[in-house]
Amino acid sequence: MTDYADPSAIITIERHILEEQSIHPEATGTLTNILYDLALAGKVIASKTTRAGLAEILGRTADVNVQGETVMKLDRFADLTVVRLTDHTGRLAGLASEENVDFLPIPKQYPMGKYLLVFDPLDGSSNVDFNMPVGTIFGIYKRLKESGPVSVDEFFQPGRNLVASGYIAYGTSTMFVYTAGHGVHGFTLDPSVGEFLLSHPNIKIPKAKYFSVNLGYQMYWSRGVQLYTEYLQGHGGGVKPLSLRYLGTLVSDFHRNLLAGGVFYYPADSKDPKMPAGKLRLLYEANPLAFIAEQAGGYASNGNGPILDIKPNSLHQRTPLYIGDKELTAKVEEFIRGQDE
Ligand code: FDP
Repeated sequence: MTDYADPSAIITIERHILEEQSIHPEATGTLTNILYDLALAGKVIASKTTRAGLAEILGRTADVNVQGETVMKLDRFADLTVVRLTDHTGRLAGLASEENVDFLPIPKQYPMGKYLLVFDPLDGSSNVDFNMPVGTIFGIYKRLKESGPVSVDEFFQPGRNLVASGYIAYGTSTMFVYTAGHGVHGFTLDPSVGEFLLSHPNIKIPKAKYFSVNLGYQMYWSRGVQLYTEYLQGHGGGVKPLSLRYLGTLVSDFHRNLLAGGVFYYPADSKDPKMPAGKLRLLYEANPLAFIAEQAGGYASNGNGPILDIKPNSLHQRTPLYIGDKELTAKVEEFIRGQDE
C-alpha cells in the first residue's frame, strides 16, 4: 500500500474531471462520465496487458487455454472492453474503432446519447509479444444531429470539433492523459489503490530533445521529408542534432515527446502503393493526439497544414502525421512546399 504523506494533496481523476466540468455551468455531466468510463476501461485493459506474456503458459495454442476457454487476442479484448463499458450508458450515440470496419450503433435495448466515441483500442499491438509499451487512444465528438439513427457522415468531423480526447499508456506504469480543451492533464494509476491520481497537471511540451521516426523506411520518403530529417539531425546548422527514439508504438512515442520534448512523424511513403499516405489513421490516432499536442503548446501537421482542419471522408482514412514541438513540426511544411510541390 502506498504511503501518502498528505492524503489531502491527492487528486483523483474523478475529482479532477468533475472540477473541470464546473468551468461549464451548462454541463450535464455526461462528458465527465464518458471520461470516467474510459478510465475504467483503461484499468481493465491494463490488468490484461500486464499478464500478456503469460499467454504461453496459460495456453495460446489453437487459441484455446488449458481450461478449454478461447484466449482472446489482446486488441480484440481491449475493443470489447471499451464497447461493453460505454455502449449501454445512454451517453453515446455511436462508436467507431480500428477493430471494426463499420461504426457500431448503440444496441436497440439501450438509450441513445449525444456523443460519438472514436478509438484505437490497442495501439502498437505488434509490440505486445515483446513486453513493449502499448496504448489506447480516444476522441469524443458531439453528434451532428439532435436525434434519430446515427449516420456514418456524423463521424466525418474535423478534429477541431473534438470535445475531448486522450490516451491511456500501458508502460512501466499506466497513465491516463486527456484534454477537454482546458490544457492537458496526466494521471498515473496507483495499482495499490486502483485509482488514477493526478501526477502531471497542465502538461506543456518542453524544448525538443528527440525525433521519432522509422528511419528504416527512409528510402521510401520524398526528397522534402529526407531533407527535413537531415535538418533534425543538425545538417545545415539549423538546429542542434536531436537524439533519435523510436519504439514503434505511436502513443508511447508521442507520450515521451510530450513530456521530454520532441517531434514524431510517420510520413507519406512509397513503400506500399495501397498506403500512399503512410500507415496512421486520421480519425482515431492522428486527431485525438493532435488535439492534445495543440493543447500542450505543440502542433500536428499532415505535411501541408493542420491535422485538425482535415475533414475525414472515411472511418479508416490514413494520413501522414508530424506531431509534437510546434516550430519543428511546422518546419516540415516548408521542406515539403519547397521540394515536393
Ligand atoms: P501497430 O501497427 O503495432 O499497431 O497504429 C499503427 C502502429 O503500430 C503505431 O502505433 C506505430 O507508431 C506504427 O504502427 C509503427 O509502424 P512501423 O512498424 O511501420 O514503424
